[in-house]
Amino acid sequence: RKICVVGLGYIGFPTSLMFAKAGFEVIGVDINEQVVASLQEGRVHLEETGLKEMFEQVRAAHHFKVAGKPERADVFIIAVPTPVNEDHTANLDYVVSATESILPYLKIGDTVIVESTIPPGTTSEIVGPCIQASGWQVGDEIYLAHCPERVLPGSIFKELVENNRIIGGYNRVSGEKAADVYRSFVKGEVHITTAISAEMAKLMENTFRDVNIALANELAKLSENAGIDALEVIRLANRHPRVNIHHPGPGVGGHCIAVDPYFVIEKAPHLTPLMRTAREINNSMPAFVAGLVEKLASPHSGAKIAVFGITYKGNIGDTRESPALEIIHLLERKGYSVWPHDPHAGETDAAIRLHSAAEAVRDADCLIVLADHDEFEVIREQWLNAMRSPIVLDTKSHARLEQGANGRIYNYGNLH
Ligand code: SAJ
Repeated sequence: RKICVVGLGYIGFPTSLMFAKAGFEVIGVDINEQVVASLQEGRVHLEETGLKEMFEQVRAAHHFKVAGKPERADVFIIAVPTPVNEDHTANLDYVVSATESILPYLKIGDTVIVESTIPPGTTSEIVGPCIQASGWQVGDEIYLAHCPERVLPGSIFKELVENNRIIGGYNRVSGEKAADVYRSFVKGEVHITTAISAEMAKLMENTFRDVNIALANELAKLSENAGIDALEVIRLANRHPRVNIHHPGPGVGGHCIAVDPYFVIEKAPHLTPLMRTAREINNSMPAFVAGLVEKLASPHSGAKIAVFGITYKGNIGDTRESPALEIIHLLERKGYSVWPHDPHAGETDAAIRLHSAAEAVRDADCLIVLADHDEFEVIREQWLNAMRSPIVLDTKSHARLEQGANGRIYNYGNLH
């Protein structure tokens, strides 16, 4: 059987490889010519644990090819981005154009699966009618389902296999058909439901995280204000068997948690004040962090700040929606000279000039850790010695000083 995956990004590309390994003939399609050219030459365009190895393995032993256009297949998977518009509504342009791009290749009995994250109602109200308009009876001649991806960047290959999978069928038979496709490699449970429940469940998973992170971030602000050690409070509260306060941080980044709640909110703003407030709190964190920097190192002319980590989280190379980008911008506006260092990010992704760790810390007045990369777990003595003043603001509560090193680390409400 043949699968055509449209969109070779963080989800579509690893998913294509999994299907190829599971025995399908797979064609991966992307409109970005550079992505297609790079993959055709055997170079992966993303950083993800195990991705390169998996690609090499699949290229050598399985049926996987990359192209700029879809072709006939039995199953079509749409895994394109759903960006958010300026007004915080979902931009479905890519989902619609990807759906349109497969229409000429559909044949009776094919299954179309949307993995992209979409607002509740999209499968039935937008994707279904789009296929219907080209003359097919959806749910009868062409099967349609929403099967949201739920994998964590950094652990994608593990989670693709092990996580439970929600299959939202346009109708029952569509759900069954799509479930069969995923059963080829998913070891977790496969739950079949309606398309709209699947859309909502996916969005609520990320909204749950967003609201909980907002609570932790609010505690960080409160603790800072009252001089209480926020991390100690969290550690203590989490000793309770039913409490799990999340980690405060410099804000919520990535293309999922920082975006998905808006897709729920847009459908009913008057019914979602909690979700809206959580978004506001998390969006306010870069300004809060910039304020902390000002307390630790006043912005005199020539004050230099070393920034460790510009990705949206640790040990990945993704800078999309990263709060670090806003923090760097805010600090520059306050007059600091800001020197970012990141061993995982590519310069071109964020359009930010990166420096080596040694260059970044030389004569710095403060070092701020914005991503919990492994490389930053121990703040080395040589970095601290090179600084004008050895103060570290650890926004991820991740770092410790190298043994014997001279310096101080500031977490929320606690300089130690
Ligand atoms: N963060 C905190 N505090 C925390 C946890 C996270 O500040 O306690 C921040 C991170 O630093 C990062 C952001 O939140 O900036 C999001 O990171 P994450 O690791 O929690 O999640 P993502 O965005 O990488 O992936 C999420 C996952 N969703 C859930 O865990 C519910 C993943 O399973 C989804 O597949 C993915 O979104 C997606 O694509 O929707």
